[in-house]
Amino acid sequence: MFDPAQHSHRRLNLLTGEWLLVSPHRALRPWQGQQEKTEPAQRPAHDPTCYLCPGNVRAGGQQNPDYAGTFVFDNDFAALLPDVPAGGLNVDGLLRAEAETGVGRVICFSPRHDLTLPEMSPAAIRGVIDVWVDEYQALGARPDINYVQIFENKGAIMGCSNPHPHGQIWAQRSLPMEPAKESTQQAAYFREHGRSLLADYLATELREQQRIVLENEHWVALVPFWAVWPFETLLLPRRHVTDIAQLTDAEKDAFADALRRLTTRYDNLFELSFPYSAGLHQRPTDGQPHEGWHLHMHFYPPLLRSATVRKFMVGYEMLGNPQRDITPEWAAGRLRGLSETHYKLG
Ligand code: H2U
Ligand code: ZN
Repeated sequence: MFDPAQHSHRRLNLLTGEWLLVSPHRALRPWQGQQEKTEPAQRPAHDPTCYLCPGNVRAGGQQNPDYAGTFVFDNDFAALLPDVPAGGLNVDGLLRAEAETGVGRVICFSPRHDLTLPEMSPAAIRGVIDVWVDEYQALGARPDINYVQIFENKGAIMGCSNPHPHGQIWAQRSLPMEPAKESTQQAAYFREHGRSLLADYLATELREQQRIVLENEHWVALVPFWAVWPFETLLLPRRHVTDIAQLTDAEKDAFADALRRLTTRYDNLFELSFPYSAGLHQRPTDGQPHEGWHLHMHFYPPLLRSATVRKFMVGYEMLGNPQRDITPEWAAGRLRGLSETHYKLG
């Protein structure tokens, strides 16, 4: 009889409509690699050479204020710029290009160079969430911005350029590919059922109790049924809200609590500052209601077994579709078994 814990199978990603291959039998092969820990030297609370620390001069020549909480500025090397001449290319309908405009912002999460999200207080994390709300609203209100992508790249392995805790925003005229797929899927479900796809999915997950990592009154973190990355998670508000601006104060506090607890579990997994790319997906800001959208946050961490043994998206993944060995159920169990006291804070 088919057993998803043992037999190879395909799983459907409800949010993108794409499939992945799961090969649980491969996870049974013996592992004799090291469990090395590469804990970097303790960072100073203020680094005079860091371009994000308070009072320092950035690469573009601007000086940071002596900020005490969060600090947001226009990316000095933004990938998207507001002033691009309209137009594009169309050669025989085969070579197509469109001018694209937007803005890049950088958000310093804390004045402290030596902290990361799980080491910050719930109130300080709430401060980051408040900045996300403000930026989503201010950027989203602009007629030239139809989508606001808020994200964090953490760790050198993810291409993050600086350990100072920070995130980014790229906001632009068109809808990027990942939220575009999710928009299509969520809209189709909402049209058919009159309910949020992710609210229904969450109800199923809460009933099954196989992939839940943590819960609080307003949020649930789980390893999605269709997770691609070994310890990928999805952080969801229980209530169907299309975007972060709709959250109540209590929901924002609970968001901070869930973020702190989830990132603490991540750090405790291999007892290191756990690298990932994470970000919010929410309603496009093109003025349409997008009722089917359900705010959520993805965490995509690459590590598999230790600081150096990571998942690569190569070979079959590049040419076929994503594949994983350890099952999402196993990964969720592993994350559930970890403490919510940060290993560094004791
Ligand atoms: P990461 O999140 O990938 O580390 O990127 C940090 C961003 O900070 C990056 O997009 C910007 C870079 O362009 N930056 C500035 O805006 N000013 C600086 O002085 C250096 C880096
Ligand atoms: Zn710094």
